[in-house]
Amino acid sequence: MRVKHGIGKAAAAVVLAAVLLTGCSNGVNESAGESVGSVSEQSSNTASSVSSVSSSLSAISSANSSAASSTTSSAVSSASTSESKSESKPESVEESKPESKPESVEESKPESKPEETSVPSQSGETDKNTPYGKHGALSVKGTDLVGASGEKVQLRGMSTHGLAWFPQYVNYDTFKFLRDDWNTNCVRLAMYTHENGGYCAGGNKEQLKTLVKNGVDYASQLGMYVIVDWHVLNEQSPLVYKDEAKKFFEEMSKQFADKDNVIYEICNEPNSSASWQDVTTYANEIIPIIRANDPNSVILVGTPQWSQNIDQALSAPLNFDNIMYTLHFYAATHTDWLRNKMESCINSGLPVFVSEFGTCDASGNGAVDVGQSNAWKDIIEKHNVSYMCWNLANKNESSCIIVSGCSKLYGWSDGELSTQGKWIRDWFKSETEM
Ligand code: IDC
Repeated sequence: MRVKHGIGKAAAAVVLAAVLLTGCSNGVNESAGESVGSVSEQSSNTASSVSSVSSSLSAISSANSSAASSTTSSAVSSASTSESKSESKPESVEESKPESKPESVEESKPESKPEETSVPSQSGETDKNTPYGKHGALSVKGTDLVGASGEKVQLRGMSTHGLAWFPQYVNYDTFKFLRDDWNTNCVRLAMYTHENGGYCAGGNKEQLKTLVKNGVDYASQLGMYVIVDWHVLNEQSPLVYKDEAKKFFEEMSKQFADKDNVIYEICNEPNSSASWQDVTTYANEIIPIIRANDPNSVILVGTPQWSQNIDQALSAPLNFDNIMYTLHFYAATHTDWLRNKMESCINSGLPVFVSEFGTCDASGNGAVDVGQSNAWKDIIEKHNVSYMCWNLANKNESSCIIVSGCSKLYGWSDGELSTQGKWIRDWFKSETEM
């Protein structure tokens, strides 16, 4: 097992963020452009993209300020009383949507005061009392994730919303709270590719990569696992931005080559006409690039039909080790039939990872279905499946764990959590294993 301290890189990221901030952002209270409706509307809205960049830059600074403040505020309990350094007031533009076709996008409006920062001097990578300290480098054995000593491991935690829109949650204190108070051991960094402000759709690539690197650094300092998610969604096929993906994963896997807590998710949700053959073509190009730099990393691969058709992966698995295939569910939409598919695929030997799920319907909104969510919980526990909940943000939609009026980055009270937020927190806290 290779162990490395992430402090140097984190400090560099802070400096980079500060340089970007002073160089590109014109003020601390600059607000983002108005949120607008559909992706197509947004794609021609230049003002919106520009504002998104500067608001996100402010938030990087905020995140780093927050990390610095944690060196002086020792305990999680103090987190709940600390002042949140950014405010986001995303406006809901969602309309009720059919089935699994999330379409509209949001921007957040963080306001922050840039401050001189430094990063905490801890290393969760070597501390035996952190998840990574306990389990080390993970690998896939049969249908399970296992730790360095061969013990079964189940990852659990929160997925961010789109990094471009809610960057303020890429924050050391947020991750620390999720680790210590919510009992999670993993964070997923969701970087949209096609939606406005996404990596291949007008987003500031350098800034987005800085957010990914900061997120990996914070998770590493805390000894948490972290998933770098190339969030394929409305482009439908991962082949659309394959060349961008190759460059991105080449750079990221080089950057994180000595960080064994990093997991790569190479395509969130192939959908519509994207076939398993398309995913296979894509994976066969991307995985060797990652493996050349980071030979033993665990890699998650999305499956067709918004990561529901894991049976197609079972019929024609990829020819690599340490691969898991993702299944995503939204409990109010995806019920017995998808649970049955998951169970039969696992029973047939397919390693499955639930890298995204919600308790509501597939639009990310609508009523929480507690009965269906509990049925999912039971089957996930039965098969030691890892599970990451969508999403860590305060937009006005049911899948956000924080209520829309709350801008706190951590230390949320019951009243500041959505129905899903309370439900998932209680599930995480019920787990006994690190
Ligand atoms: C949704 C967000 C929503 C955003 C939309 C963008 O919750 O705020 O406007 O994306 O298209 C997925 C996707 C995930 C979706 C989520 C809910 O992976 O990006 O997020 N969902 O629709 N698959 C099924 C559901």
